[in-house]
Amino acid sequence: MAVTRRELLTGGAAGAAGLIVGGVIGRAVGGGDGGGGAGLSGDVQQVADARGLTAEEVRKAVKSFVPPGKPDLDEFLLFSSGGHGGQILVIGVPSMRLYKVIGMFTPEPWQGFGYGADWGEAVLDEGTTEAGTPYSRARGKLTWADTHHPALSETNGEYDGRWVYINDRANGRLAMADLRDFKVKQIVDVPNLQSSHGGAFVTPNTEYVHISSMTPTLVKTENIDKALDNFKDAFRGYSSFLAVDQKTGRVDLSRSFQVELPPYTQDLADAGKLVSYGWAFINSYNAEMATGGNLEGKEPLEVGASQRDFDYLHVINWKKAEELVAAGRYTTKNGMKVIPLEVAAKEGVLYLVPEPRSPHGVDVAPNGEYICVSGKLDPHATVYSFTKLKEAIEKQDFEDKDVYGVPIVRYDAVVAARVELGAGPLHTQFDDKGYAYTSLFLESAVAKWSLGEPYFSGDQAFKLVEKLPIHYNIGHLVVMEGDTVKPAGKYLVALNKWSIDRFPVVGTLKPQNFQLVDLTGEKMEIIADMPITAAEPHYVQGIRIDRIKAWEVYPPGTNPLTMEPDPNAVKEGEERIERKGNTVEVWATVKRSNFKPDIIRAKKGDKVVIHLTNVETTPDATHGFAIPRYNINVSLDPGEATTVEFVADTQGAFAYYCTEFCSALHLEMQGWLLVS
Ligand code: CUK
Ligand code: CUA
Repeated sequence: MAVTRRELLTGGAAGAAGLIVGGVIGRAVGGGDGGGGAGLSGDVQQVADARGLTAEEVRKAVKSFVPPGKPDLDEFLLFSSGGHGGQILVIGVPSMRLYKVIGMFTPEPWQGFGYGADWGEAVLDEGTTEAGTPYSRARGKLTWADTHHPALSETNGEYDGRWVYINDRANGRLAMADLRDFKVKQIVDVPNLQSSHGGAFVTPNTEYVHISSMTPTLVKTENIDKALDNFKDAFRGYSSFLAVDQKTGRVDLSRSFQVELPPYTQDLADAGKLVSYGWAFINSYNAEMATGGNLEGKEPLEVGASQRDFDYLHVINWKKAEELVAAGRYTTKNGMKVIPLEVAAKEGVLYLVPEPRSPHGVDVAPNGEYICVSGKLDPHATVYSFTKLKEAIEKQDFEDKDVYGVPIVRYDAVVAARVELGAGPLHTQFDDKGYAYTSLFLESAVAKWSLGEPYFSGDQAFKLVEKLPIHYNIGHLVVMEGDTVKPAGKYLVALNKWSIDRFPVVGTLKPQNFQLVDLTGEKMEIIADMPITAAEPHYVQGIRIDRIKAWEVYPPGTNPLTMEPDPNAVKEGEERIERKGNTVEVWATVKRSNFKPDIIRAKKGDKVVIHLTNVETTPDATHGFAIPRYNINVSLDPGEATTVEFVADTQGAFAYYCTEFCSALHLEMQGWLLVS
């Protein structure tokens, strides 16, 4: 935001922001604008004094301030995991204002997701496999998830603003939202995964969205009581490459495949890009294959899993895996093509590289050359060179094989650097200038450090350059477009697990804290806090706002599930009710300020099918359709068509109504369902 001196003095285009800068800062540094500016800055000074704000605080506030009516001052959108709330949160940067909560796995009443509309019911049904498989719903429909890692779709390694994916850490699932309407379209219950962590990430052209198991999956179902004693054989991990339909963004399981993995606990994952295109990387911990058993005379899991000095970075050649699948070198497991572990180990699909002590994050630098790993128990970031890795693989420079016969690449042959950062390094992001930023969980800090060639060379490479204390206990962090081939830099957001003293006390469950960090100055600087109250967010991606081409209204009669014209959409004048046997079928229009028809008659036990079309074309003209006591609550955005289906099993007169205050006669926007 450029503010000229003239604007400051005249109170012109820059408005309040400019005045604050001119006033408070001017005075604080002892200069001041003099003349016309002095009077104006006096006002601002008074406000600041009255509120007990220092000049420094006001200067920072102005950096993220987005005044009323100037939404364009937000340059980026964050797509944040909503943690165990099962959603995605959409937040503006730098304003740090929450713009949307996208219900992904969890029903969302305002958006009418999961309360009777066919779109939401279809998505939730697809995400809950039938009982009877080892990965089925245990207790009815799954209506929550623990979302960790959002992945925006990419073209040539840059975000393209088409779709966003996110994993369900708890239940091994993946959901996709279309960024035309910001609504979930698909939940995939990924075969052979019970839980998931490695992903979601997309390959550079969104050929695949990747998700891997976290806790390995039980694969031998006989003698389950003894399964943990036989962990090595009874469990397996899976790296899933879910093929994306380029038209709809949906996962096509028939073109997808998995690579079977040893039952180490696979953790974070990332895709290779540019030089490392065609490869993928997954961290692991618990190469010890500890199972816990602290009441059965065994070590607790956290002790058993921290014995060895090294765990394994999994290196997967997914281009090679594609070839093997095409050649039929797979078995089919629960409907999924799986490259068996022995085949993956023998045919050059899977390699292991030692990585120090229980690592957590793995992040590939923008040029695809550096693979940065950091371990909770090791104060260093370990940087692997992809070029060296490829050479070592070609020369078969292996130090060993693991117990499953997977080649272990010689550690010293592939490490480019070990950079000492501080206590508890977790995740790394990158900017546009060759710097990496790593979160230090134990130290509550962000460490900024330099990458090697071609960004920095000699003693300037792989060097810690700055540390910024944050508040408190940082997990992930995000730099704008910081995991693409062309990071935008500019801002970093720290995703902090604890807020301690940063916010008013609102009970025993405290908000978590997103802190906005300005990267444009000499030093990193925290300029805003944002309380996060939906659940514990994990990863976030930040995309340039102009990459997103969202719709404001649907083309008339669009079904949000298909994004195509709904065959049962109606125009005004086509409203009708038909009865066939025990089915009452209704084609209704919805607009300011009525439902047509506004009386629906049914007999107890009838099946009632209501096709609703919002015939409005005005942005914002959303209507609701709720039937009390029937647990039906639909939201219809302008142009939207959807269907509600239920059995009229309770008799009475039910006043259905519009749940959105849509017009002066909104309160009159109601009708009767008579069940006799
Ligand atoms: S994990 Cu949460 S702080 Cu699931 Cu990405 Cu590291
Ligand atoms: Cu439509 Cu209120």
